[in-house]
Amino acid sequence: MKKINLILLLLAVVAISVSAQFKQTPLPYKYSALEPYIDSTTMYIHFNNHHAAYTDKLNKSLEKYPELYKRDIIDLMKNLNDLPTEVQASVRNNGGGFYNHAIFWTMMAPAGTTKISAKLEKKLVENFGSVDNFKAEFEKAAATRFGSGWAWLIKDASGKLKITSTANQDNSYMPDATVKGVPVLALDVWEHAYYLKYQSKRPAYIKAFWSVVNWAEVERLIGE
Ligand code: MN3
Repeated sequence: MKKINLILLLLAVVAISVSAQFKQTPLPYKYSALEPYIDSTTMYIHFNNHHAAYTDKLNKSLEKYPELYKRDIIDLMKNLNDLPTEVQASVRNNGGGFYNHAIFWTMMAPAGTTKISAKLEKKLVENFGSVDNFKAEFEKAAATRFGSGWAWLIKDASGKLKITSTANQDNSYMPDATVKGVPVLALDVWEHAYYLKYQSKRPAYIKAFWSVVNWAEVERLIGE
């Protein structure tokens, strides 16, 4: 084979393996779209530095096991304990970070663009007594998560809605999760998610979050 053909072949192989890696989906709105509740600088840094770093580190950690790039991230997280030992911590932390942020972006929308429909309200009332109770319980989970982590609304296997929080980048798909199921609303309570605008006032950030929840997406994720 001519040298040039060999180089082209190698480039093609590299391109194929790179394209199979985990990738960030672009934000579904502008960095400034959630202002004034979540500021544009925080959104820019959060997406391009934090979320990008989890994604890069996840991809790098799987270089020795390229077959894992072909699997769904949810599948990898659910089967964390069956993965090669040396990648387990990275799939938990970087895979969790890659996935949690990806869904978090879609669970927000510019203020005033979505609202709680009658159907969604009925679900929240059935599960929590009232929308206010639901919000109060969710806020409590977010405010009392010690250190870094996430607050969640989860739909469990029986269809029941449950509020929980997790440490670090853990989520409800991981084998040792206290509440297992499909996340239908997520709130990042790591300081990097709010510190520029709210400094140490996590409760103010949590209150502001209600203005930018994408209720249509929450309803879609809950399904029937
Ligand atoms: Mn974050």
